[in-house]
Amino acid sequence: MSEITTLDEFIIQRQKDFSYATGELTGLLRDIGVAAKIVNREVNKAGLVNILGSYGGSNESGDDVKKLDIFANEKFIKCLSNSGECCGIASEENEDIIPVDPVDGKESKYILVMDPLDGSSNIDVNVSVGTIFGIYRRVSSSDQSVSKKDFLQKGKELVAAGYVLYGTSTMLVYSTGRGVNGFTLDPSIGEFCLSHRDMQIPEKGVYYSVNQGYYLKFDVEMRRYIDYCSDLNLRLRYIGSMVSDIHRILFQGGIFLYPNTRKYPKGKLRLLYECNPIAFIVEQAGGRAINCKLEDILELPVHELHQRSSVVIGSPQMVEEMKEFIQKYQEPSSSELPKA
Ligand code: AHM
Ligand code: MG
Repeated sequence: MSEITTLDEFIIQRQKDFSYATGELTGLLRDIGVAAKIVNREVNKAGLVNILGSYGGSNESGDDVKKLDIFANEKFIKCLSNSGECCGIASEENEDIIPVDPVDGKESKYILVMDPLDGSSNIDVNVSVGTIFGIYRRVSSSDQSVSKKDFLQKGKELVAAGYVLYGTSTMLVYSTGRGVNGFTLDPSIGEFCLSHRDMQIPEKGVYYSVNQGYYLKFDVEMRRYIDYCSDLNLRLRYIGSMVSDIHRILFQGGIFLYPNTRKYPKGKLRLLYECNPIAFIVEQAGGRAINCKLEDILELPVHELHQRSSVVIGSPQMVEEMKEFIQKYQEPSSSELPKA
């Protein structure tokens, strides 16, 4: 029988690789695993929505049934606050940061950013959704309470990042900056088990993933690039849940785009909760992540908690090719045009 490595065992093994590690990051990652299992249980019940009472409404006993994204947010915050393994949380669901009090006098040096349930349009129709998280070291001194400044860090400062995909099976994929590993939840033992060691994104792939319904709302060079993907006979796949679309690309190669549109001139996705953690993982797996101005996502300054960004993520050759394509077709800005 092959030996199974659970997420907890793996995290503890990895802690030994860092001689200076104090176990805090280990504890935090384990808490995320626990919260993910609780959320997974609820996501799996989503199909019973008409029996149990619709989300956002009440069930037969008259109890409120929380919307799944609110439920996920509360569970993650509760699990992480109870243990005190982080000193603050910023969530896509909360306008402001949530300071976490020390537990048993233990002062944590980590803060967590998260999108507790991403892919909200998929939630009520039983299509896969995900959780995205990132972990940073706080920058303020530990004798003060955490502040926004602790969260407004560039993606390149991430200590760890990961996602949970609630799909046909549930997977947790994470990186602490030394490669990417994937764990599949075995429901019979209730444990995430190592299933994908040292994940590497293919150099290129046959998939492109973009909401092509917004085609006419994209900048002209982006439209040309999408035409080019189509001319190459690349296969369009778009689930509308970033975690799911990225997961396919990590395994099979491809490119994911969420450009700026007329409705979202800066892009729709959130830099802190979505773009940075996903960019960190994809780059750790050998991929690339840039915005539509061709800047590296992980280098972008973060000015606001809910800052948005355009994003292009995926196989390294495809992102590079997209970059060259855009550079070739981009219309020069008025300041770059030769003077008449
Ligand atoms: P959400 O955080 O409200 O769920 O929005 C993020 C999601 C991503 O998972 C997905 O890639 C994108 O929004 C889909 O948006 P659209 O429906 O505009 O294509
Ligand atoms: Mg989201």
